[in-house]
Amino acid sequence: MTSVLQTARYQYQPKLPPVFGNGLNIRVKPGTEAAQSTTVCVADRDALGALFKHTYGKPPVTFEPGEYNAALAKPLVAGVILSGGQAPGGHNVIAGLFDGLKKGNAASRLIGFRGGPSGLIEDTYVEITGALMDEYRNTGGFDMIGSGRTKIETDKQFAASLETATKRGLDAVVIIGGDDSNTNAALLAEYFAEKGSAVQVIGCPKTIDGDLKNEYIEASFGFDTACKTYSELIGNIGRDANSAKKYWHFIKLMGRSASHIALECALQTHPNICLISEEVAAKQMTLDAVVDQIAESVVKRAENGENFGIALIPEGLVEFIPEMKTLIAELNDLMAAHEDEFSGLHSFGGQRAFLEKYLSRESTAVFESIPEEIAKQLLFDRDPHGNVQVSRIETEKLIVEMLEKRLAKMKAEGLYKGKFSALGHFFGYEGRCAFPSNFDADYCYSLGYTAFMLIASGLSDYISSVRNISGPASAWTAGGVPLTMMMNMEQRHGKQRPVIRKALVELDGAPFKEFVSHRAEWAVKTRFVYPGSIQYYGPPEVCDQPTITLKWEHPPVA
Ligand code: FBP
Repeated sequence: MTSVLQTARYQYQPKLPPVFGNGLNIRVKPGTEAAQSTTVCVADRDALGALFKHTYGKPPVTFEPGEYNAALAKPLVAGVILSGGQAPGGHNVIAGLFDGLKKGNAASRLIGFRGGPSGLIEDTYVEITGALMDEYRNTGGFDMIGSGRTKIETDKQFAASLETATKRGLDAVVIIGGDDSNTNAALLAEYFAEKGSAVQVIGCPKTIDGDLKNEYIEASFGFDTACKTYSELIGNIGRDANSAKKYWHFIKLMGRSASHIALECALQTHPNICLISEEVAAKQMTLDAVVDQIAESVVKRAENGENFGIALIPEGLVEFIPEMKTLIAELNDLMAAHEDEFSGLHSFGGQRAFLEKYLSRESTAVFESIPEEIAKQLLFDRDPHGNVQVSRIETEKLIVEMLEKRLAKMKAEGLYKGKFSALGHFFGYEGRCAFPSNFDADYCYSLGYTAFMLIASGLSDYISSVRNISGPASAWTAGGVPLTMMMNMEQRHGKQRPVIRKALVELDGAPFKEFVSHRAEWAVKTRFVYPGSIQYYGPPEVCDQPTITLKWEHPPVA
């Protein structure tokens, strides 16, 4: 049985960039001819040029209206993979790809690999038929084919991926994922080229975290819906706090590293405090300094008789506080270097004693100073890409615990006379599978359709790029960007590896500056905004607004 909204959403026809209204009368600019301009990656050019011998340095491409393009009409077989954390709109990327393939040639086929990249390695798949596709149009979630975080990294996994692609007769594989998954897409494209295979690899920018973006990728999909969902909830809590006037709410928001989600939610809801991890790192703020900043707001509000408030805490904060960052980096390297010994230790006491043999003196002191619960959470398994699972670290509790101590001390010194009662929340999973907003429904469908165009144009190692997206879809453009262009070398699992560079919050960027221009007032006064829930039907100013971040970063081009 489906909900009334789901049934209604099946009928929604997502919008496409106008160029695709030309059917198959489309040309690729500047094209793939050897004479066209080349590109370089964001850093570590020599190392990356050597690692990606076959795929490095291609030009970005744009689709434009043109003559009838027979290449777009050839029958194709494509495979698609959903990779990493869920993000609203994934099903619409598949729908755009599916519809593009069928529009090109009704005999074209789409195979969905199950459970993320492991589906390609293990050849577990489902044929995507029109009937199956129609059950998932404009819905949230990745449940159509599932997702996973397996990293294709060993020779055996690369060879198995090629074997599956060959066995299934694929012309191309589309990987829908974040920075790590698109890094994998680039490695796979290079591997296929190295082995003389013609199988193309195309990426699509997914992640609620919003940190896969650059000059050509204005936003990753899912960010819009997730932020709107969290902002609805923050607004509701703000209204409750302002009604009851007795609680401070500490809300940790997903976003593994970058604070884009916290910043966007702050711009949408005007909380009293919003920490931005990138600023904490730039100012080299200690944990104590972070707590000071919040205490100042609590005290000033208490002086105004307002013993309540909202504080937003980005999920990745602990990795940006210098002393914690060093500790985590040392733990990452140690746990990778002594994997076998470490996995044999089953008590926290044993693990701590083992690690403290190798940790630097400073990191040992930090490790011992944090509450045991948090210290244990720092030792949870890393994900397959070597990342600490920050969603499992209860940063909001760490901060509340320290703040309570600070306020008690200030009270004893006569510096604080208010009442402090704190409640913690973590918003993450609440937003990852919401029905995609109209923006995400349209954007994702366009990304999928563009992926088809890139495949049909014979391109590989490109990520689908739809631009000018802060304006109406009637002004959107479409093209592709070489994946290797977005890469640099970083330390992962104790080694230097090629990865797509994460886009962190820029402290000289317009969204952060906008926040800074208001935050002193918001810290003391109650200026909450209540955005309400995402609207799917109604006037465009209510239903089709992009995020505030996007509007500041990429004002629409007429
Ligand atoms: P992706 O980068 O794969 O899109 O995932 C983003 C995210 O939602 C982060 O915000 C969060 O830290 C992480 O996934 C949690 O993942 P999991 O549910 O697998 O622990």
